[in-house]
Amino acid sequence: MNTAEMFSLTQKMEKSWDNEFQELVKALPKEDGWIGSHLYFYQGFWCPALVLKSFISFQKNFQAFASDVILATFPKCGTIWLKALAYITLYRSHFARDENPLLSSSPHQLVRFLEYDLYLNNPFPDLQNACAYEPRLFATHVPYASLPTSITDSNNKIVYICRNPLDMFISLWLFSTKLRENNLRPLSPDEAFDKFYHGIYAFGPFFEHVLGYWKASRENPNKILFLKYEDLMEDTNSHLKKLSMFLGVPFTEDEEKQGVVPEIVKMCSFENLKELEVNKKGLHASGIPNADFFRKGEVGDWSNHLTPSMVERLEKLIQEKLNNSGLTFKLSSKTSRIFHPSE
Ligand code: PAP
Repeated sequence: MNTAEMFSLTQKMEKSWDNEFQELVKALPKEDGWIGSHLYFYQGFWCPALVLKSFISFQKNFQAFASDVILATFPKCGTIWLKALAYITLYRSHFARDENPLLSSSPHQLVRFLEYDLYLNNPFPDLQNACAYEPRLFATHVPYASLPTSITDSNNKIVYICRNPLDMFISLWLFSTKLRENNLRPLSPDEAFDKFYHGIYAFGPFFEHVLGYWKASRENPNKILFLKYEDLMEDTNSHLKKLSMFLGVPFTEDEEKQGVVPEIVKMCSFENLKELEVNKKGLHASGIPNADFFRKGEVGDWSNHLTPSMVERLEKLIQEKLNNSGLTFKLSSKTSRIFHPSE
C-alpha cells in the first residue's frame, strides 16, 4: 500500500460507516487532519477517521486479562522504541539470542496496536493469536480516561511513554509531511504550528493525554510505569532494568554479568533498528512504510526547526498546562536544560 492507497483507505473507512455510526459521528466536532483525512473530537481528544470506529470497538469489546501488559503512548514519543524494549525484555526467555525476532519483524508487527491494527477492520479480533507468547502485550494511543474499564479496573500493567512536546511536534510534522496526500498542498510551518498549538492532531491535545496517564501513574504506580523519552535516552540501561522489574521479569545476576542489559539496549537502539532490513522495507498495518518511523531519534532537534517566537509560545503553553502537576520535561540533551512549569 502506498500513501495514496492509505489515504483512500481512510476515505473508504468514512464511507463504510453504517447509519448508526454516521449518526454518532454527525454530532462530533470535525477538523481537517494533517495528512488529508479528518479528525473527530471524541471524548475530549482528536481521533483520526481511520481509527474512530476501531477505537470505539476496542473500548466496548476488549476484555483484559489481569496479566496483560499495555504499552500506551502519545504518537511520536517513542512507541516503536518502547515496543522493542518491552518485547525483548518480557519474552527474552523464549528465544535464543541469535534468533531475536527484532531481526526479522518490525516492533509494530511484534507488538500490535489495538485501535490501529487489531480492531481496525474487526470489532471482535482474534486476540488469542495476536501475541506469540504470554503474557499478552498490546499497544495503544488511546487516552487513559477512554481505555476500556476492563483495563483500568484490573490488575494488569500499563507502561506509558511521552516526550517533550517541542520534539514531539517536529517529529509529527515531518512524519505527516511525508504522508500527506499528494494532491494537497503541504501544510506550512505556521499552519502546522497553529494546529499543534490548539491540540488538533491525532490523539491531541498532548497535555491532556499526558496528564491523564501522569495522574493515574501517581495514584497507582504499581499499575502504571510513566516513562519519558529524554530519560530513556540519557540512561537506557537503568530504565530498562526498571522496566524489567515493573514487568515482573527482573534481570538475574547471571544475566547482568553476561551483559544482557546493554545487549538489549544496543539491539533496540535507533541506530541498530533503523539499519535492519525489515525496518528499511515493508509496511505497517496502516500502510505507512516502516522506514518512516525512524527519522533522527534525538533530543532537542526542535531547535533546528522552530522559530524563537514558536518556542516562546510553546514554553508558555507548557507552563500553563503543567502548572502544579509535578511533571517536567527535558528540552535538550546538550545543556541538560529542564523545563519546570514554575520557571
Ligand atoms: P508512532 O507513535 O507513530 O509509532 P513513535 O515510534 O512514537 O511513532 O515515534 C517516532 C519517533 O521515535 C521518531 O522521532 P524523530 O522524528 O524525532 O526522529 C523516531 O526517529 C524515534 N525513534 C524510533 N526508534 C527509536 C529508537 N530505537 N530509539 C530512539 N528513538 C527512536
